[in-house]
Amino acid sequence: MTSVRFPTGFVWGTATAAYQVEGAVAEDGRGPSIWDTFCRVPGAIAGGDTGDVACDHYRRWPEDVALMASLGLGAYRFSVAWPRVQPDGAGPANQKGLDHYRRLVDGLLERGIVPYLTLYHWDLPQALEDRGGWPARDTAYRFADYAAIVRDALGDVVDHWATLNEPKVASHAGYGEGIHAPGIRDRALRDRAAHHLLLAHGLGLSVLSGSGEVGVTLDLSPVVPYGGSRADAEAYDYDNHGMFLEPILRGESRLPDDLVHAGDLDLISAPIDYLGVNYYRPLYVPRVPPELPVTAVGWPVVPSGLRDLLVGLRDTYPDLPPVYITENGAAYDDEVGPDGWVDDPLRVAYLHAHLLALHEAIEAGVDVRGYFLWTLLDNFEWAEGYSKRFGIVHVDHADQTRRPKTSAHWYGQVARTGAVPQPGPELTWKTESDE
Ligand code: IFM
Repeated sequence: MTSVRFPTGFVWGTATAAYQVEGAVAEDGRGPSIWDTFCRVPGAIAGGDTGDVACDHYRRWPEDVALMASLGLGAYRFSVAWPRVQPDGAGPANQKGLDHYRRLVDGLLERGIVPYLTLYHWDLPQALEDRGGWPARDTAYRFADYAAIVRDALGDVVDHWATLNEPKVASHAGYGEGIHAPGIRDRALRDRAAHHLLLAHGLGLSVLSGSGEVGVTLDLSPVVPYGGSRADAEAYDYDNHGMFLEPILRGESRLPDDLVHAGDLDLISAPIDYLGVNYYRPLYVPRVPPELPVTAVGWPVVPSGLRDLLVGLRDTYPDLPPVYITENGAAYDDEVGPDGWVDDPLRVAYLHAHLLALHEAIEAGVDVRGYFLWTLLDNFEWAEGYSKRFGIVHVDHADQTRRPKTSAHWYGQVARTGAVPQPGPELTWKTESDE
């Protein structure tokens, strides 16, 4: 079987998020975030887990960067923790917090790994939540101040920026369903949060203008009716995707005028250099076909959904900017074998099939510039705590030992060659020293 080859210059990386990997929550002046608070709510997180230690990436980043380099990865998508930079969510910068990210970025660049910086991956300073959180319009302006601080501190070394990661999850899971921080269940507050996150994105674009390649990451899925009506599926699609895509790509919103002020949509629909797409699975309405294989978090494995999503986006939005796949990956119940090796053939098969589907989308003319695998390290999977492992590197959460899984070596070969090989014994990634 021949391998498929991606375009020259295609970016291969992994992605993480601050609260999921850093730990060190009280280090160097970091303030509390809404996730520190939410983790203390009884029953909120599986196993009562917290991000207090996570993967200790705040201290162990040199080891992790060396690991990325040894695998041959070309880029690293990480997020900055707002509460490290502004412990109270407003006011002057905490220099020690900024220094950490400067060291991380310098360390990446020294190893030839290109940093892709996301400003907000859900860890709102608790002080801002206490002042109304995302349902309060002022939070968007506080975000713009924070963005300016990070731009001033790192703009000389970071060329790739994202304002937000998955604003839908921040608004809908955090303020609508209450399953994420801050744990609120209120439809009106959810919509307010969604709009103010979008406004934060728009204000952030203005702040970052001229700082390099600037975009935003959305979690997107084809929505497929299964046992329900097309109208229900379309309503669900708007609620999950259109509510964010339409303002960003068309300057249109269905939210009321008392929420969407004059001028907001001009900011929000300002041109972006790229759209970050996080794809894991299609969303079936109202239920998942029972015959589909699922991952350890119950998500159906449908690689063709990635191709269909990208082609559909391009067809719906003729001016679609270039795309990066900013997340894609799978959770499985990986175990350390008796020889210390962590074999994860299901993840290799998942990645392999999704990369072939991605290649099909590129062949169909979608302008995709890179792929960031979720995720480098087994980490704090939000409400699931440490019970779900998405990493290509196994982390022993008792002693922080890192063990690259079969998938890490497989993906390293992809990154080094730009070609997707068949999974299987003919691969050359397992060297004698690994045995
Ligand atoms: O872990 C998350 C990440 O923070 C955002 N996108 C989905 C991942 C898997 O659930």
